[in-house]
Amino acid sequence: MVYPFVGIARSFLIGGFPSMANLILILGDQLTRNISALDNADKDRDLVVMAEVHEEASYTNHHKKKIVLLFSAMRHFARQLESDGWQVHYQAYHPDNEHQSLEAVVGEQVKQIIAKSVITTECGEWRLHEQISGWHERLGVPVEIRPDSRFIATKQEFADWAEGRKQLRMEFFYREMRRKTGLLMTSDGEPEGGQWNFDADNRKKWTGKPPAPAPFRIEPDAITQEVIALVDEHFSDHFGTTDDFHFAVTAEDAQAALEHFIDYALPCFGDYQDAISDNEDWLFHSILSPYINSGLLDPVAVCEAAAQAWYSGRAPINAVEGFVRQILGWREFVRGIYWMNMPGYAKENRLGNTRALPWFYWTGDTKMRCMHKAIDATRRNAYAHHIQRLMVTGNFALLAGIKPEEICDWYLAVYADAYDWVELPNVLGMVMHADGGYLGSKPYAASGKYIQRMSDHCANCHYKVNKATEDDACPFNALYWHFIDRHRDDFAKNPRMGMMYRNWDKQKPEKREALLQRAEYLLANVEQL
Ligand code: FAD
Ligand code: DLZ
Repeated sequence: MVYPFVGIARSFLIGGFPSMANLILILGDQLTRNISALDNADKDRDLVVMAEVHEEASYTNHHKKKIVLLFSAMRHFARQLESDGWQVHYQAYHPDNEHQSLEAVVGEQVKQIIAKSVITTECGEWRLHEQISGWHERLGVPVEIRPDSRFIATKQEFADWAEGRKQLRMEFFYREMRRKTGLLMTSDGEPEGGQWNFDADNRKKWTGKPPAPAPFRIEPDAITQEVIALVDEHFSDHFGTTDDFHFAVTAEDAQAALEHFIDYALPCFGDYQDAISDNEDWLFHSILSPYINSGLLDPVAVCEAAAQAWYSGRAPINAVEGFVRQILGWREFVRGIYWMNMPGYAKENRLGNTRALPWFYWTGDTKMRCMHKAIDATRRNAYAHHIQRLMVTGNFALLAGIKPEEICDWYLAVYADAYDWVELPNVLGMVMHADGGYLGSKPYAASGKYIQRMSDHCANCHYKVNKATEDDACPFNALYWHFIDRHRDDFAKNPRMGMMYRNWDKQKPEKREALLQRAEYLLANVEQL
């Protein structure tokens, strides 16, 4: 089935003979007119191909809202290209379509137009990259894969920076990115505000004031409604819900979402960046990652807008620097790590974890209030903020010793912003420490005390955060000490973990034994928590 607005290319038959056109493939997360695949293209001759295909929509159990977002944004983008004069072949999803992989769709179109070459921008996943790298041979046509200029550092720049360093630390790479872009830099080449990093100011608990802004909403238009119906019909077994879909699906609306963030949330972004709330899903986060990752927003333009808010006195430096660091620093850093280390990185399991992912990650059905709230928000919104991902669902998986591949697949499936290049290093490296500390210098393991300090979940929880060994004690407490104890060989010599081991060793042997026993019980009964 071909989507109604698909244009049949005008200029392939000149004087009855096919002309030699390029086929330009644009992927679902490359939705910008500035994508390098379009550079120097000829609107009259070249054919842009975009396709909704089963293979991409089902390599993981993508959240229904993620599929709606991508399919609808792809359809809107294809329309814009057409109205700009591009010739577009667009395949809309249908389970009976003959071609259900990008390779099959591209192969068919290569034949149809007798393409001179296929041009595309490098994709964000090793899996697809491997496939596309083989098209030249399998489809019998030259394939040009162009760098993705949406990132600030090229893969090679990152590799050059990393070369010869024993440990890679985001902070130093981030400073390079600040220098390279000039973002938040004075004319003398110094960091604005006199410091590179204002993180120490960004650890406040949120107690309801100031109130968190309402999230930006776009009501679904006819195209989005059609896609919602399609996803409900054909992806009903996928995780999550399409109910209350309110993401932007065009660059214009994503820009409005950015402006909403700058006006209403950015001023408090820094202060409450690490906070977790029992009744607020979004707090002061930007909710821009789905748009930045799919091409609807440009990361540098997003940082510039935030920097401008500081220069014009609309947001404090700790908020703006903290926000810019996430994009210039973490986002670029994890991408560099991914491409330098794939495909081996995905197989790392340095802590030797063997436990299966508990089923409650899919249902939210657990008495642990923080876990229930994070998973339930994830199910409803295809979103949870960073600290929920890192210190709640991630921390539990780390403490419980979940197999990295299972927890990575969960994160890849459940978030609207999830793509392998960004999900994998965050989960396997940052959360699971499965890469042996390559990405982060110490595991983000924490007991229930951390969750109590940063959230108001514990007061409403079935488990008691101030207890450790009793039947109703917070599971994070005993699991934390079990993690510390079972990984002594891995971490005792880590200077940032020494204090944990001294604290553990100081406890009475009976207390240690009781904690370990409680943890063993919890691990044996993990599905019942
Ligand atoms: P904000 O808190 O407003 O941050 C601003 C922006 O900074 C984000 O939009 C994002 O582009 C960037 N950013 C922040 N932290 C990171 C980071 N650690 N890595 C890369 N970019 C970052 N982010 C994804 O985009 N896709 C993922 O699949 C993803 N998986 C994650 C899994 C785990 C276990 C963890 C701990 C983090 C993950 N992140 C991922 C990073 C981060 O949690 C999300 O980018 C963020 O929650 C998105 O929400 P936001 O736009 O409101 O972010
Ligand atoms: C995630 C996704 C989904 C759900 N569907 C499609 C699709 O039908 N067509 C497409 O071109 N891309 C899709 N994507 C994104 C890709 O699977 C892949 O993750 C990215 O292109 C990697 O950069």
